[in-house]
Amino acid sequence: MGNSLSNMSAFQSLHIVMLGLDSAGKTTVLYRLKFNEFVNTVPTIGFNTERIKLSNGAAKGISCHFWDVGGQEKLRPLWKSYSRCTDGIIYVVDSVDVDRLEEAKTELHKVTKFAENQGTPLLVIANKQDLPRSLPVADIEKHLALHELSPSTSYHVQPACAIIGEGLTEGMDKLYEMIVKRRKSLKQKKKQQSQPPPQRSYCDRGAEDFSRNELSE
Ligand SMILES: Nc1nc2c(ncn2[C@@H]2O[C@H](COP(=O)(O)OP(=O)(O)O)[C@@H](O)[C@H]2O)c(=O)[nH]1
Ligand SMILES: [Mg+2]
Repeated sequence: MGNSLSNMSAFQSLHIVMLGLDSAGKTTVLYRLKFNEFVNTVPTIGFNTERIKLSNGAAKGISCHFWDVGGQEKLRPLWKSYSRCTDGIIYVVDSVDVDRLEEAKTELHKVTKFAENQGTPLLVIANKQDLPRSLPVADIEKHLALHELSPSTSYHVQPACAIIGEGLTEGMDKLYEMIVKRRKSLKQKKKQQSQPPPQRSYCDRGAEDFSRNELSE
């Protein structure tokens, strides 16, 4: 485990929301992470929530509070309130359901554009990779137009098979890494903002006419 990760392991519980169209495999991912075994799911009406201590990979020991929100069209208006100000967004995609990738893209872009979600790290799980004709990650990335997301949104696309859990540890490690990075940069920004402004020059020009380097020369 890298230093940057171990230093941050004293984090309080991370708040993670799991979104995606109905039947993409969100609830299967949730219970795979919780029990490390396959749990047969029923369509989610509303949401499921679980506190999970990650048990594998670089993020091992990190506590997460997951919200798995139903993906049916009538439930999607809920996504806005469940996703606001979270530490990370997991977006689960059915890699075989090519016909609904356009819809998945539209819904994803809607969520990442909410003001409260600006810069929230995004893990896209390209699920059901065990099935024949599942699209590879590069195609999923293209269909979802991830390059069109705001540059402030860091993202990672993880191929996975939620029923056996393949790819989930790697995916959570990446998400955790992006969360740590974002927290560090926000902290640094805050620190810079709280520093006193440079002293004004005594000469005629205002300090704002000098670069910092000029003033220190
Ligand atoms: N073959 C395959 N089926 C999956 C996978 N993940 C989930 N499923 C199945 O997809 C269906 C919908 O899963 P569910 O977790 O309820 O989707 P949700 O609506 O996004 O919560 C269920 O029958 C799951 O068993 C996977 O990786 N591979
Ligand atoms: Mg569900």
